[in-house]
Amino acid sequence: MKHPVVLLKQPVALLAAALLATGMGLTTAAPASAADCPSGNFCAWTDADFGGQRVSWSGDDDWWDTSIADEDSSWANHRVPGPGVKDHVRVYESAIQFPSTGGDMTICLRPGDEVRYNATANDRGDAHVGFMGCG
Ligand SMILES: [Ca+2]
Ligand SMILES: [Ca+2]
Repeated sequence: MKHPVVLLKQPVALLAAALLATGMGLTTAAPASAADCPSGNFCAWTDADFGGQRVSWSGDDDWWDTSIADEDSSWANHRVPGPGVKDHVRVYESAIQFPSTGGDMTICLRPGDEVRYNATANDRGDAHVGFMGCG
């Protein structure tokens, strides 16, 4: 009874080791991030999965261009984090032009966040502003 169990255990252990090695290899080979957005920038795309037209900003924008306004379907925050840096990005449903303060926040991205799609925020953005946090 003991012998067959030992024979079964060994291939399973080898398979697990092989899968682990494969997984580690894939992790090493994969790019650091999926979304093509310049370092220091916040980017939005007109399609999900970082597709369609991309718009990138190095700073805030209180009134998005018509090419991306109400067309945003995926987002990436590649702002460089640091103490005292407004590295979180909040997207608003309306342009921030007096008397509008932007209305509802549709989505907030922490530094490094890459969002392939979000039903609540989809095709609603008109402005974005950097903050110290998402709260
Ligand atoms: Ca869209
Ligand atoms: Ca809107």
